This record gives sequence, structure tokens and C-alpha cells, in this order.
Amino acid sequence: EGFGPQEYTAVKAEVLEWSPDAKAEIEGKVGGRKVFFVAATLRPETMYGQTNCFVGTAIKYGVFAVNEKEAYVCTYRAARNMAFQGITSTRGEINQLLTIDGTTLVGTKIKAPFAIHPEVYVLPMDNVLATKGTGVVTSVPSDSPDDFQTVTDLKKKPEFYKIDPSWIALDPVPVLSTPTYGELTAAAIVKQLKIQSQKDTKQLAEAKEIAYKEGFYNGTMLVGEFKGESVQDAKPKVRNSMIEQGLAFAYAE
Ligand code: A2H
Repeated sequence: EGFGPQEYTAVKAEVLEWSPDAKAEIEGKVGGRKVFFVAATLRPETMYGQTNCFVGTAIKYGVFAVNEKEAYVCTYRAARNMAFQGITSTRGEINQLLTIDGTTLVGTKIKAPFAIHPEVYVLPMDNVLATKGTGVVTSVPSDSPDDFQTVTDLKKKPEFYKIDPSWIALDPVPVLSTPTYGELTAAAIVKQLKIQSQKDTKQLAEAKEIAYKEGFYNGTMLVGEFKGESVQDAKPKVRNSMIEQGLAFAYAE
């Protein structure tokens, strides 16, 4: 990783239906605001292929008021960065409406912007870092080896992960094609490197590197407004389009 700030696209996924536990905790505390899960991504061009969203089960999240109309679910750390980046209306000030555990958020139904399957669920992931991005990771199993492997683990052992199998029913959606790995790059690389579970973090780091380079330099968009264009060209265009539509914003750290 470089030394300069990392520029993410923060993608806003509106809550459609809280998990029962989250609903009980949130009731009456958000003042009629729309609530969004905010996920930091480096691959905005892949958002068509979102099939779910991840939170860390050991992470504490907050619901933060952005203004009178909206509130964001993310870590306190991210909310503080956002406040200083002028993303929230009261610059530098943080208005935390409540604290909530990652586990409580699992099972919440959200609207994933630009996704071909727009209604997706919040699910648990072991390797979410509280110290990176917003602590919320949008899942694109077609192109992210970490996401693909986590989804595979969840599908294998839903009881162990305490999730309803229907929350993980969507298959990866082809978003871009690469000459070497085809339409589902992440699955192909996970297989090639013989990755067995999300605990294989070393191989997953290697897979992530390969998938990222292959997609960025050799990928062609299969879907969306910029279908047929190279990933390199489409990436900033998809990002700008999401931002213009109010579905995402720039977030740096
Ligand atoms: B990326 P970098 Cl399709 N903990 O978005 C763990 N991972 C996190 C995170 C956190 N707190 N916050 C963000 N991330 C993930 C899409 C994607 C991503 C694809 C392919 C690769 C990829 C869909 N998930 O990341 O350490 C987010 O997942 C590999 C580069 O700052 C984010 O982009 O380089 C990426 O890691 C940021 O990782």
C-alpha cells in the first residue's frame, strides 16, 4: 500500500427492513431519517454485481445523523473522518444516534445501488477490519476473492454462521470479463489457488492482487451504462454516475 491517502467510493445502501433485533434497538432513535449502510470500495465499476453486504460480528457500529433526513451506519472512526471531510452537515461534529453490534445488523435487508439484484442482505464476514474504510464491505463475489470465499463459506454452513440460507441465495452476477479468467474472475482464481475458506488469508491476499490487476488492465464491462468499455475507462464513469445520482460520495483516509 502507498503512503498517500486512499480515495474510496462510499456507496450508500438504504435500509429496506431491519433485522428484528436491530429494529428493536433502533426504534424511535433515528428521528424519521432514512438510514443507509455505507460501504467503502475501490471497485465502483463492479457494483452491478453486489449480492449482499458484510459487517464484522466483533465490530461496534454506530448510526450517525448526516442531516435531518439521513443517517449512516458505519464505525465511529469513519464517521469522524466523514465529519472532517465535510460529508456531514455539521462540519467536524459527530451526531451519534446509537451504538449497535455487528451481529445485531445481520439479516437486515438493504437496497444495493446499481446492483442487478437490488435487494440484498447484511451478512457476517470474519476478515472485516474495524480500522479500514467504514467497517462495512459491499460484497461482489464475481470479482472479489474475499467476497466469493466468504459467500461460499456462508452457503456451506449457514447454521454455524447463524444466518438464514435465503439471505445468501443469490449466485455471483457476471459484471466484467477478462481474457484469462472469463466472467467470474474471483471464482476462477480461488479455485486456481486452491483456497478452502476465508481463513486462508495469505492466499486470499494473493488472489485479490491477481483479480484486481486482471480486472483493471484487461477487463471489459458486460453490464450497465458502460457495457463494452474497458474497466479502466468505465471505472471513473460509474463512480461519477453514482455520485451524481446521490448514491455514493468520495471518502478518503
Ligand atoms: B472492495 P484496501 Cl469487487 N475490511 O470493494 C476488509 N475489507 C474491506 C474493508 C474493511 N474494513 N473496507 C473495504 N474493504 C474491501 C469491492 C471489491 C473490492 C472488489 C474486488 C476487490 C476489492 C467489493 N467488495 O478489494 O486495503 C473493499 O472491497 C480489493 C482491493 O483499501 C474495498 O474494495 O486496498 C477494499 O477492501 C479496500 O481495500
